Amino acid sequence: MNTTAAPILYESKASPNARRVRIFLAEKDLKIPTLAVDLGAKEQFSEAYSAINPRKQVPTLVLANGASIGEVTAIWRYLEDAYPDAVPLLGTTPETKALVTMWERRAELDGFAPVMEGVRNTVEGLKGRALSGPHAYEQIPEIAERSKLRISNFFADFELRLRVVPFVAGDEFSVADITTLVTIDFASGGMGVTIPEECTALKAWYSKVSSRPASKA
Ligand SMILES: N[C@@H](CCC(=O)N[C@@H](CS)C(=O)NCC(=O)O)C(=O)O
Repeated sequence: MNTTAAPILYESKASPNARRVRIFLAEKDLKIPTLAVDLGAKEQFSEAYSAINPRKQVPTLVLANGASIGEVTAIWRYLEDAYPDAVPLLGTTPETKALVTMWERRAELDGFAPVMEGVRNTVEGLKGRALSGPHAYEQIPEIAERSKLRISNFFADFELRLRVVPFVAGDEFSVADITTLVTIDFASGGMGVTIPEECTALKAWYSKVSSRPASKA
């Protein structure tokens, strides 16, 4: 139960989804109290945390009135609207809002999800946990080959995009860049897959975005 006046973010340093929210907060220069959920110790399954997020996942934002918001994109939506003076990261006009949503969704579906699929279906410690959430699923290790092909296509597709625009959704840094950055770091850390040499625009974008102070979050 949140008894403070500010929201509290339940998160984990080991979670790439939580990092998507940490970078968002850092870009906006918002300081929100955080509480660590120890995924290694399976704290997400505890009765106390299940009451906060019945899907047993991080991140979760708990508001001062006790409302619990799960799902990265919903937490972003809340923070964008609740702190209107902070720099916008979800677009500012009907057109840029739609483009940010479109490109962020492509980054999540075509990049982040295949990396997650590859990692969760092969890592020893995630046996029986091929999908996060309240239900248990066995791993299908062979699927990792297809995950690698999907990641390679993601790199090629985003290379084409970044040859014509400075940031993933267009002229401004947005959540589409956050998900793409976290995807690339997760692919390299979790699967040893890195941006191919020939993807020069993607590499240049990566170097620019990963040197932003918020990317350390
Ligand atoms: N769709 C959810 C996904 C959250 C998710 O998968 N979180 C992972 C960490 S990256 C988790 O909580 N894993 C717990 C587990 O593996 O049991 C979101 O957007 O927040």
